[in-house]
Amino acid sequence: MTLNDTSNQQDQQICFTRINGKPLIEPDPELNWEAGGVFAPAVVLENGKWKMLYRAFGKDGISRIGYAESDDGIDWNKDKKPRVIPDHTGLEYSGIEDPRIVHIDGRYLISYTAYAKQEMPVQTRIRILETTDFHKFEHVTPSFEKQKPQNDKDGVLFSEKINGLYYMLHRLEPNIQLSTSTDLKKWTKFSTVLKPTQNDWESLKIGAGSPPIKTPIGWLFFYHGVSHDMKYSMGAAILNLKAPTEVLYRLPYPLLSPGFKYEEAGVVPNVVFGTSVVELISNYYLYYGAADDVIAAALIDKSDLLKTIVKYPVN
Ligand code: BMA
Repeated sequence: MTLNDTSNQQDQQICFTRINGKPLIEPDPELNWEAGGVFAPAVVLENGKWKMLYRAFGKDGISRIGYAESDDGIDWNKDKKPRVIPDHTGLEYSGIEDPRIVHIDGRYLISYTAYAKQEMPVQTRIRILETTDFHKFEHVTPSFEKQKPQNDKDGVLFSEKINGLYYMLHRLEPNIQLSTSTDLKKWTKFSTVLKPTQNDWESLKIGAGSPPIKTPIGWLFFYHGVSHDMKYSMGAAILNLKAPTEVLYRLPYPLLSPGFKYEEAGVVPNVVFGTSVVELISNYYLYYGAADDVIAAALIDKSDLLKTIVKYPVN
């Protein structure tokens, strides 16, 4: 079967397979800054070394960013200290959340959510950090020109410029938007790319998950969908390579939904929240937070996914 074969629409559904069937990383109860839960893992693979930034929830109710390294993507060594802590602008008063990493123009860009509980009407904002070594981080503060004061989060950058512009997916509730920038600071032209659907698993709101991956048929983009009973699942869509505002394909069903104990019970029950994907040989490895408590991973065969998703063209 070729990628363009759209026969047999009734094919059995595909899904992610959990790695090890248990969490890869759990919070260390001895460390106050992460004892409340570890989640939202942003993983990159560089010269055989797997590097991860993750969200750690402290006993003080503040989120910080931790760091871990691995030789195989499965056994991880965590640092004892947070790698990034909230700054003093006031924008991060209540914590820094949900990092996502891309490698672009020789450096890593980390988009994350700055949370300031006391600020009204805007409590969550997207901010960006830049690093080359995961030790020294510089801030880039994006501002969204046409946006009315509104909570924004789930900022996910594309791993390359398109027509000379940076692209970012982000979430103005309940939709996923796309914005562009020449300098990472001033973001303009935001438009809605994906909305919730009538499918129960993504009927309440949706948000960008992992940075889009370039494939022969478009940008593959994993996102989370939230149901009306607050269950978080992971789905997938394909965006046009040259004009990512166009959605080419979208699966009607989730590829991963809470189903294992560590996903169903935890700090926030019934959550799988994927924030990075590593492409390795024939698989995509999805790293996700489970029940806002632990970090887990799952894999899916690349060609199975692409062959299946093309059966679901959008319009
Ligand atoms: C989102 C983020 C995630 C979290 C999810 C479920 O808004 O804060 O880190 O996993 O909610 O609580």
